[in-house]
Amino acid sequence: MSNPLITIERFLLSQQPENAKGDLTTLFYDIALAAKMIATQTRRSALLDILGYEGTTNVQGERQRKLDVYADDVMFKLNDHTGRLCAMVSEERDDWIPIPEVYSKGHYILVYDPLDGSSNIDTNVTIGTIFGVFHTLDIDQRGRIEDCLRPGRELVAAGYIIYGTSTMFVYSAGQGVHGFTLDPEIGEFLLTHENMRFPEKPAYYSFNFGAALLWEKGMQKYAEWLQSAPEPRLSQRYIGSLVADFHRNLLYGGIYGYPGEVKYPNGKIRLLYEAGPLAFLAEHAGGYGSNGVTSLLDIKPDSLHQRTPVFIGTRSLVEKVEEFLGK
Ligand code: AFP
Repeated sequence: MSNPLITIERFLLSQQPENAKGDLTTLFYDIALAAKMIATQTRRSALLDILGYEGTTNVQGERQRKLDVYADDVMFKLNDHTGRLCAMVSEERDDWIPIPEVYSKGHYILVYDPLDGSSNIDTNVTIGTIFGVFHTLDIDQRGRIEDCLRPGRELVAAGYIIYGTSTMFVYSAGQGVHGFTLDPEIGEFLLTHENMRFPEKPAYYSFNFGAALLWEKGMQKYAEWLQSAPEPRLSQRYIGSLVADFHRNLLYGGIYGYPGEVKYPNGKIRLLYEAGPLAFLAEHAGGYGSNGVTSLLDIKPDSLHQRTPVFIGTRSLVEKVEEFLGK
Protein backbone atom coordinates (compact mmCIF):
# COMPACT_ATOMS: atom_id res chain seq x y z
CA MET A 1 0.00 0.00 0.00
CA SER A 2 1.36 3.46 -0.84
CA ASN A 3 1.99 6.06 1.90
CA PRO A 4 -0.93 8.35 2.79
CA LEU A 5 -0.81 11.97 1.62
CA ILE A 6 -0.65 14.12 4.75
CA THR A 7 -0.71 17.90 4.56
CA ILE A 8 1.17 19.98 7.11
CA GLU A 9 -2.14 21.26 8.49
CA ARG A 10 -3.49 17.77 9.09
CA PHE A 11 -0.21 16.61 10.65
CA LEU A 12 0.03 19.63 12.98
CA LEU A 13 -3.56 19.12 14.12
CA SER A 14 -2.91 15.42 14.76
CA GLN A 15 0.08 16.34 16.98
CA GLN A 16 -1.78 18.96 19.01
CA PRO A 17 -2.50 17.93 22.63
CA GLU A 18 -6.25 17.49 23.25
CA ASN A 19 -6.60 20.40 25.67
CA ALA A 20 -4.39 22.82 23.68
CA LYS A 21 -5.83 26.10 22.38
CA GLY A 22 -4.06 25.58 19.08
CA ASP A 23 -1.91 28.74 19.20
CA LEU A 24 1.33 26.86 18.51
CA THR A 25 -0.30 24.90 15.69
CA THR A 26 -1.50 28.06 13.97
CA LEU A 27 1.86 29.76 14.56
CA PHE A 28 3.55 26.91 12.64
CA TYR A 29 0.94 27.22 9.97
CA ASP A 30 1.68 30.93 9.54
CA ILE A 31 5.42 30.25 9.40
CA ALA A 32 4.72 27.67 6.68
CA LEU A 33 2.81 30.40 4.83
CA ALA A 34 5.81 32.74 5.24
CA ALA A 35 7.94 29.93 3.79
CA LYS A 36 5.77 29.77 0.68
CA MET A 37 5.92 33.55 0.21
CA ILE A 38 9.70 33.70 0.70
CA ALA A 39 10.22 30.66 -1.57
CA THR A 40 8.15 32.29 -4.32
CA GLN A 41 10.11 35.51 -4.09
CA THR A 42 13.45 33.67 -3.90
CA ARG A 43 12.67 31.79 -7.11
CA ARG A 44 11.66 34.96 -8.94
CA SER A 45 14.21 37.31 -7.47
CA ALA A 46 16.52 37.55 -10.48
CA LEU A 47 13.57 38.04 -12.80
CA LEU A 48 12.19 40.83 -10.69
CA ASP A 49 15.58 42.45 -10.60
CA ILE A 50 15.62 42.61 -6.85
CA LEU A 51 19.02 41.04 -6.38
CA GLY A 52 21.78 43.25 -5.07
CA TYR A 53 22.46 45.13 -1.91
CA GLU A 54 19.72 47.03 -0.15
CA GLY A 55 22.20 49.69 0.88
CA THR A 56 21.52 49.36 4.60
CA THR A 57 23.62 47.66 7.23
CA ASN A 58 22.08 45.30 9.76
CA VAL A 59 23.08 44.84 13.40
CA GLN A 60 25.82 42.38 12.48
CA GLY A 61 27.46 45.01 10.26
CA GLU A 62 26.74 42.84 7.24
CA ARG A 63 25.19 44.39 4.18
CA GLN A 64 21.55 43.40 3.92
CA ARG A 65 20.16 42.15 0.67
CA LYS A 66 16.68 42.90 -0.55
CA LEU A 67 15.48 39.37 0.01
CA ASP A 68 16.57 39.54 3.67
CA VAL A 69 14.44 42.62 4.11
CA TYR A 70 11.50 41.00 2.33
CA ALA A 71 11.78 37.80 4.38
CA ASP A 72 11.98 39.78 7.62
CA ASP A 73 8.91 41.78 6.66
CA VAL A 74 6.90 38.68 5.80
CA MET A 75 7.75 36.96 9.11
CA PHE A 76 6.87 40.12 11.04
CA LYS A 77 3.67 40.99 9.20
CA LEU A 78 2.26 37.47 9.38
CA ASN A 79 2.79 37.34 13.13
CA ASP A 80 2.39 40.77 14.72
CA HIS A 81 -1.43 40.88 14.76
CA THR A 82 -2.44 37.29 15.48
CA GLY A 83 -2.69 37.51 19.27
CA ARG A 84 -0.38 34.52 19.71
CA LEU A 85 2.92 36.33 20.36
CA CYS A 86 4.09 38.81 22.98
CA ALA A 87 7.50 39.55 21.40
CA MET A 88 9.74 38.74 18.47
CA VAL A 89 13.47 38.90 17.77
CA SER A 90 14.87 39.04 14.24
CA GLU A 91 18.45 38.88 13.04
CA GLU A 92 17.65 41.89 10.88
CA ARG A 93 16.59 44.22 13.70
CA ASP A 94 18.73 45.76 16.44
CA ASP A 95 16.23 45.50 19.25
CA TRP A 96 13.57 43.00 20.26
CA ILE A 97 10.17 43.61 18.66
CA PRO A 98 7.17 44.30 20.90
CA ILE A 99 3.68 43.46 19.64
CA PRO A 100 1.97 46.74 18.65
CA GLU A 101 -0.42 47.96 21.37
CA VAL A 102 -3.35 47.95 18.94
CA TYR A 103 -3.22 44.15 18.80
CA SER A 104 -3.88 41.67 21.58
CA LYS A 105 -0.86 39.75 22.80
CA GLY A 106 -0.31 36.05 23.32
CA HIS A 107 1.96 33.70 25.26
CA TYR A 108 4.74 32.99 22.79
CA ILE A 109 8.01 34.62 21.77
CA LEU A 110 9.23 34.03 18.21
CA VAL A 111 12.95 34.37 17.45
CA TYR A 112 14.10 34.08 13.84
CA ASP A 113 16.76 34.54 11.23
CA PRO A 114 14.57 35.33 8.21
CA LEU A 115 17.16 34.47 5.56
CA ASP A 116 20.38 32.80 6.53
CA GLY A 117 23.19 32.33 4.02
CA SER A 118 22.17 35.40 2.06
CA SER A 119 25.68 35.93 0.68
CA ASN A 120 24.82 32.86 -1.43
CA ILE A 121 21.74 34.37 -3.09
CA ASP A 122 23.43 35.77 -6.18
CA THR A 123 24.93 32.38 -6.99
CA ASN A 124 21.71 30.39 -6.74
CA VAL A 125 22.88 28.43 -3.71
CA THR A 126 20.49 27.06 -1.09
CA ILE A 127 19.47 29.43 1.73
CA GLY A 128 17.20 29.06 4.73
CA THR A 129 15.06 30.53 7.50
CA ILE A 130 15.58 29.46 11.13
CA PHE A 131 13.10 29.97 13.97
CA GLY A 132 12.56 29.17 17.65
CA VAL A 133 9.56 29.57 19.96
CA PHE A 134 9.62 30.24 23.71
CA HIS A 135 6.77 30.54 26.17
CA THR A 136 6.51 33.89 27.95
CA LEU A 137 7.96 34.04 31.49
CA ASP A 138 5.05 36.10 32.75
CA ILE A 139 1.70 35.62 31.14
CA ASP A 140 0.40 38.94 32.55
CA GLN A 141 3.08 41.08 30.88
CA ARG A 142 3.15 42.26 27.28
CA GLY A 143 6.65 40.94 26.58
CA ARG A 144 10.02 42.13 27.86
CA ILE A 145 13.69 41.71 26.96
CA GLU A 146 14.03 38.97 29.61
CA ASP A 147 11.36 36.94 27.76
CA CYS A 148 13.70 36.98 24.76
CA LEU A 149 17.13 36.35 26.33
CA ARG A 150 16.59 32.65 26.96
CA PRO A 151 18.70 29.49 26.71
CA GLY A 152 17.73 26.99 24.00
CA ARG A 153 16.81 24.50 26.71
CA GLU A 154 13.64 26.59 27.27
CA LEU A 155 12.50 26.42 23.63
CA VAL A 156 9.10 24.82 23.17
CA ALA A 157 9.60 24.42 19.43
CA ALA A 158 12.07 25.18 16.67
CA GLY A 159 12.47 24.64 12.98
CA TYR A 160 13.89 25.75 9.68
CA ILE A 161 12.84 26.23 6.09
CA ILE A 162 15.26 25.29 3.37
CA TYR A 163 14.98 26.92 -0.06
CA GLY A 164 16.79 24.42 -2.26
CA THR A 165 15.87 22.36 -5.28
CA SER A 166 12.66 21.98 -3.34
CA THR A 167 11.39 23.98 -0.36
CA MET A 168 11.15 22.06 2.90
CA PHE A 169 9.72 22.94 6.30
CA VAL A 170 11.35 21.00 9.16
CA TYR A 171 10.19 21.43 12.76
CA SER A 172 10.01 19.89 16.19
CA ALA A 173 7.72 20.70 19.08
CA GLY A 174 9.49 18.15 21.24
CA GLN A 175 7.88 15.05 19.73
CA GLY A 176 10.29 14.13 16.97
CA VAL A 177 11.60 16.15 14.04
CA HIS A 178 9.36 16.16 10.99
CA GLY A 179 9.93 17.40 7.45
CA PHE A 180 7.43 18.56 4.82
CA THR A 181 8.14 19.27 1.15
CA LEU A 182 6.33 22.00 -0.75
CA ASP A 183 4.46 20.85 -3.82
CA PRO A 184 4.70 24.08 -5.82
CA GLU A 185 1.90 23.05 -8.17
CA ILE A 186 -0.72 22.97 -5.43
CA GLY A 187 1.03 25.23 -2.89
CA GLU A 188 0.87 22.66 -0.07
CA PHE A 189 3.52 21.27 2.25
CA LEU A 190 3.20 17.46 2.34
CA LEU A 191 4.74 15.18 4.95
CA THR A 192 7.80 13.54 3.37
CA HIS A 193 10.19 12.99 6.29
CA GLU A 194 8.47 11.78 9.47
CA ASN A 195 10.62 11.39 12.58
CA MET A 196 14.00 12.43 11.18
CA ARG A 197 17.04 11.03 13.04
CA PHE A 198 20.77 11.38 12.44
CA PRO A 199 21.91 8.04 10.95
CA GLU A 200 24.18 6.04 13.23
CA LYS A 201 27.15 6.22 10.86
CA PRO A 202 28.05 9.75 9.77
CA ALA A 203 29.17 10.58 6.23
CA TYR A 204 30.26 14.25 6.21
CA TYR A 205 32.08 17.04 8.00
CA SER A 206 31.36 20.67 7.17
CA PHE A 207 33.90 23.31 8.19
CA ASN A 208 35.40 26.29 6.39
CA PHE A 209 38.95 24.97 6.06
CA GLY A 210 39.96 28.32 4.60
CA ALA A 211 40.22 29.48 8.22
CA ALA A 212 42.03 26.37 9.53
CA LEU A 213 45.37 28.15 10.12
CA LEU A 214 43.54 30.63 12.36
CA TRP A 215 41.97 27.93 14.54
CA GLU A 216 43.32 27.08 17.98
CA LYS A 217 45.59 24.02 18.29
CA GLY A 218 42.89 21.70 19.70
CA MET A 219 40.65 22.52 16.76
CA GLN A 220 43.43 21.87 14.26
CA LYS A 221 44.12 18.49 15.92
CA TYR A 222 40.41 17.65 15.71
CA ALA A 223 40.46 18.49 11.99
CA GLU A 224 43.41 16.10 11.55
CA TRP A 225 41.46 13.44 13.43
CA LEU A 226 38.41 13.98 11.18
CA GLN A 227 40.57 13.60 8.09
CA SER A 228 42.31 10.45 9.24
CA ALA A 229 40.55 8.50 11.98
CA PRO A 230 36.86 7.80 11.30
CA GLU A 231 36.01 4.50 9.59
CA PRO A 232 34.48 4.51 7.02
CA ARG A 233 36.23 7.68 5.83
CA LEU A 234 34.19 10.89 6.05
CA SER A 235 33.87 13.30 3.12
CA GLN A 236 34.03 17.07 3.36
CA ARG A 237 30.99 19.07 2.25
CA TYR A 238 30.70 22.78 3.04
CA ILE A 239 28.08 24.99 1.45
CA GLY A 240 28.59 27.99 3.74
CA SER A 241 24.85 28.13 4.29
CA LEU A 242 24.07 26.87 7.78
CA VAL A 243 20.59 25.47 7.12
CA ALA A 244 21.76 23.61 4.02
CA ASP A 245 24.81 22.15 5.76
CA PHE A 246 22.73 21.18 8.81
CA HIS A 247 19.98 19.63 6.69
CA ARG A 248 22.38 17.48 4.64
CA ASN A 249 24.12 16.28 7.78
CA LEU A 250 20.78 15.47 9.43
CA LEU A 251 19.86 13.27 6.48
CA TYR A 252 23.25 11.57 6.00
CA GLY A 253 25.02 12.03 9.33
CA GLY A 254 27.84 14.46 9.98
CA ILE A 255 29.03 17.55 11.78
CA TYR A 256 28.83 21.26 10.96
CA GLY A 257 31.32 23.48 12.76
CA TYR A 258 32.11 27.17 12.97
CA PRO A 259 34.84 27.63 15.61
CA GLY A 260 36.20 30.91 16.91
CA GLU A 261 39.06 32.43 14.90
CA VAL A 262 40.74 35.81 14.41
CA LYS A 263 37.95 37.44 12.35
CA TYR A 264 35.20 35.96 14.54
CA PRO A 265 36.77 35.27 17.98
CA ASN A 266 33.43 34.03 19.35
CA GLY A 267 32.44 32.23 16.16
CA LYS A 268 30.09 33.65 13.56
CA ILE A 269 26.78 31.95 14.28
CA ARG A 270 24.19 33.67 16.49
CA LEU A 271 23.17 31.87 19.65
CA LEU A 272 19.55 32.92 20.16
CA TYR A 273 17.96 32.43 16.74
CA GLU A 274 20.42 30.18 14.89
CA ALA A 275 22.51 27.91 17.14
CA GLY A 276 19.83 27.41 19.83
CA PRO A 277 16.97 26.34 17.53
CA LEU A 278 19.24 24.05 15.49
CA ALA A 279 20.67 22.49 18.69
CA PHE A 280 17.08 21.87 19.84
CA LEU A 281 16.32 20.10 16.55
CA ALA A 282 19.62 18.18 16.71
CA GLU A 283 18.84 16.82 20.19
CA HIS A 284 15.34 15.80 19.14
CA ALA A 285 16.87 13.94 16.19
CA GLY A 286 19.38 12.06 18.36
CA GLY A 287 22.25 14.51 17.69
CA TYR A 288 23.96 17.20 19.75
CA GLY A 289 25.00 20.85 19.53
CA SER A 290 27.93 22.27 21.51
CA ASN A 291 30.07 25.41 21.69
CA GLY A 292 33.07 23.09 22.16
CA VAL A 293 32.76 23.01 25.93
CA THR A 294 29.10 22.66 26.79
CA SER A 295 25.69 22.14 25.21
CA LEU A 296 24.50 25.12 23.16
CA LEU A 297 21.12 24.62 24.80
CA ASP A 298 22.52 25.50 28.23
CA ILE A 299 23.96 28.90 27.30
CA LYS A 300 21.80 31.88 28.23
CA PRO A 301 22.49 34.79 25.88
CA ASP A 302 23.56 38.11 27.46
CA SER A 303 22.55 40.00 24.35
CA LEU A 304 20.13 39.39 21.48
CA HIS A 305 22.73 39.05 18.73
CA GLN A 306 25.45 37.22 20.68
CA ARG A 307 27.64 34.91 18.60
CA THR A 308 28.93 31.51 19.64
CA PRO A 309 31.26 28.83 18.33
CA VAL A 310 29.07 26.02 16.98
CA PHE A 311 29.62 22.29 16.54
CA ILE A 312 26.42 20.48 15.67
CA GLY A 313 25.28 17.18 14.22
CA THR A 314 25.99 13.52 14.92
CA ARG A 315 26.51 13.20 18.69
CA SER A 316 29.73 11.16 18.63
CA LEU A 317 31.46 13.65 16.30
CA VAL A 318 30.41 16.64 18.41
CA GLU A 319 31.49 14.99 21.67
CA LYS A 320 34.86 14.34 20.05
CA VAL A 321 35.30 18.11 19.46
CA GLU A 322 34.69 18.72 23.16
CA GLU A 323 37.42 16.13 23.93
CA PHE A 324 39.94 17.82 21.65
CA LEU A 325 39.14 21.35 22.79
CA GLY A 326 39.33 20.27 26.43
CA LYS A 327 42.85 18.87 26.02
P1 AFP B 1 25.65 34.98 5.33
O1 AFP B 1 24.19 35.07 5.77
O2 AFP B 1 26.38 36.27 5.43
O3 AFP B 1 25.79 34.33 3.99
O4 AFP B 1 26.36 34.04 6.40
C1 AFP B 1 25.99 32.72 6.47
C2 AFP B 1 26.54 32.09 7.71
O5 AFP B 1 26.13 32.78 8.85
C3 AFP B 1 26.15 30.61 7.80
O6 AFP B 1 24.95 30.31 7.16
C4 AFP B 1 27.31 29.91 7.17
O7 AFP B 1 27.49 28.61 7.63
C5 AFP B 1 28.49 30.77 7.52
O8 AFP B 1 27.96 32.10 7.67
C6 AFP B 1 29.53 30.78 6.44
O9 AFP B 1 30.58 31.61 6.80
P2 AFP B 1 32.00 31.54 6.05
O10 AFP B 1 31.78 32.08 4.67
O11 AFP B 1 32.91 32.38 6.88
O12 AFP B 1 32.43 30.09 6.02
